[in-house]
Amino acid sequence: MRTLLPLSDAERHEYSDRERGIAVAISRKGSDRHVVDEYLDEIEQLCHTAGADIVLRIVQERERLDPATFVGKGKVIELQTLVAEYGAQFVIFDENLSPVQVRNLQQALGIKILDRSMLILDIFAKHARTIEAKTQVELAQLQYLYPRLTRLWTHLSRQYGGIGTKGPGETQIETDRRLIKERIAHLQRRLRDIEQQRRLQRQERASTFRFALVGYTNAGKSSLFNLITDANVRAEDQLFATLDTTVRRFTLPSGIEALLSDTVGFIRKLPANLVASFHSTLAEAVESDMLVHVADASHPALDHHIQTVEKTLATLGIEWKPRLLVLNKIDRIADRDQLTALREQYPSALLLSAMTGYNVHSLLRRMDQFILDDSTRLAALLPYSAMRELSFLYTNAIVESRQDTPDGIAIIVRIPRAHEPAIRATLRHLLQPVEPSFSQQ
Ligand SMILES: Nc1nc2c(ncn2[C@@H]2O[C@H](COP(=O)(O)OP(=O)(O)OP(=O)(O)O)[C@@H](O)[C@H]2O)c(=O)[nH]1
Ligand SMILES: [Mg+2]
Repeated sequence: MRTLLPLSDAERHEYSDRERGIAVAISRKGSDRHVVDEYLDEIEQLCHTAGADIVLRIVQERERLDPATFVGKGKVIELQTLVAEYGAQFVIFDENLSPVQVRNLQQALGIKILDRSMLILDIFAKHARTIEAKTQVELAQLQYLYPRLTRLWTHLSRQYGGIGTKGPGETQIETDRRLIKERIAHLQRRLRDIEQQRRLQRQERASTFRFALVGYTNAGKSSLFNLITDANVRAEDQLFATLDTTVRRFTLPSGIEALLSDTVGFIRKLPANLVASFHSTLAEAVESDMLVHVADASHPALDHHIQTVEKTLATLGIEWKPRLLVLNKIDRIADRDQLTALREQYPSALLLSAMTGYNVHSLLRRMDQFILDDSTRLAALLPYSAMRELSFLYTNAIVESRQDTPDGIAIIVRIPRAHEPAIRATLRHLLQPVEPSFSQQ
């Protein structure tokens, strides 16, 4: 990661500002050293996104984790020397630490101790833009960090409580605990309100088919989203560039309009309760009609990423939803054998590139096909005055035939079965029975 060329002034300034850290991982007997290194690469990338640099990596071979200090006692002593030698400001562990481990390590090393989840939460906090994302991040931080950082919370009474919040006889920690609990309750209420609003918005769009992009962080979801919907969502070589959900309308080749949502990516070793705290952001995916799972085909840990996403979908209870696997960044794979191997391993996946646009049209056609495969036909006779209903049909259905008759516009449309109730409700009295010859397909 370090460049050997002389640094420019701007770069020197950037590096001097950045914190330096040591990354620590455990390798269990028989486990693949490659995988451990790959995890550490990810930690390094996460740190980079958070604005810090890893100056040293340490891997300890160990059968069991030490419940008190995660690594063995000897390693802790070694770490004390290394921290001084490398001028490290933090040590990050590639595993989630228990509150006791954080406390003991902090005492032994005297610098900031981080684990995977804390680092991810830090990036989340940095990237959260909307009130919804900020609220979720703060809630997740309080719930995760609170038992781990007890003594660092003394500023809280000033921030949230103000003068006089300290009750008689209470110790500082008790006051902090009470304040945090109150804050958590407040944030949960606020999130419930936001979710309620969102639910109403979604109900208004009940007649439109919804696709959601899901996938590992940095897979290229936002890039694909921008390409398909002509939007301008931040797409960067950073982990968790997207935290907020964006929903946009787009038109499929058949002419039908659908909604596409882009949202936060997934990552390995994220505790289930942290995933759950993003429930409101992930609601678009949860309530979509079909998931488009985007994976980075050029990443060495592709299989692992795909499995993580599958597991996370199960955590969210949506593993049963129809989905399409998209292998992105195919432009990066020049080797023909590698392409063949990918096709063999994932026969139903679509290989594409959000960068060059290669095969994106095939993706749109598959999305269309998906709607058509589970669609039904409706016939309606619209008076010439019903222009609103006519345009509603053009955007939410595939118009198969249209005849302008003296009695009005006779129209036959195909609609996604999932949205039949909502569409019927909008058209009500204008619907006609479909002729038998039409409904047989
Ligand atoms: N070569 C190549 N790079 C791509 C392609 N698609 C995306 N990228 C790059 O991959 C990086 C991540 O892309 P994003 O679209 O931000 O990925 P994301 O899945 O939205 O990531 P998060 O929001 O951080 O979870 C960016 O630097 C993109 O330019 C592709 O098809 N080919
Ligand atoms: Mg994104």
